[in-house]
Amino acid sequence: MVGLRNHPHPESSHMPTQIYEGPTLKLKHLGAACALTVASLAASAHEFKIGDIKIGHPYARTTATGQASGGGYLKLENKGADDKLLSASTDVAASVELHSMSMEGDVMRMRQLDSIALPQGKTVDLKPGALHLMLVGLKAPLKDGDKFPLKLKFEKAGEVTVTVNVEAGGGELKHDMMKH
Ligand SMILES: [Cu+2]
Repeated sequence: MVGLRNHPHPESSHMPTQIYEGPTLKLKHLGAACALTVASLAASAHEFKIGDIKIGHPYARTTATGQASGGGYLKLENKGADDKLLSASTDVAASVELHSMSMEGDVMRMRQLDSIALPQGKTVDLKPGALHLMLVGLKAPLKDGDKFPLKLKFEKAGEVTVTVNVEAGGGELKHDMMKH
């Protein structure tokens, strides 16, 4: 909140130098600070945990109307013994497939996998252009700011439901703009 005071504020030029720090004014500042905190939390990393598996920042890209499928991304950090991601499911799509993506010559190929190996002590990054979740048979377009539950099933760690944030392409730029 101290940082907020130093932040350029559109109203600051209209404020007298000596301001009355009464309850009303303080409340107003608190409100602004809270709004900022919520906004930056929503945009930055969120994570989940099941057993020895940490699931970092699950997100999906927005999809256009009529688009049948969309990508889902997250980080899987395994602090325990070897494990496997066996499957995933969500209410927003008919099914969720585990995919790999790789370049073969100049052709981008996606393959459906039976599972994704999570070796002991390693982090597996599901990201655009690499391993990812494919939401197949989307029931409605994914809109920027939407959130939906996704159930992940691990061979050893068991099942966990995480929240997926829907982000527009170029979300990274937005994150940077949020930094103060
Ligand atoms: Cu795919």
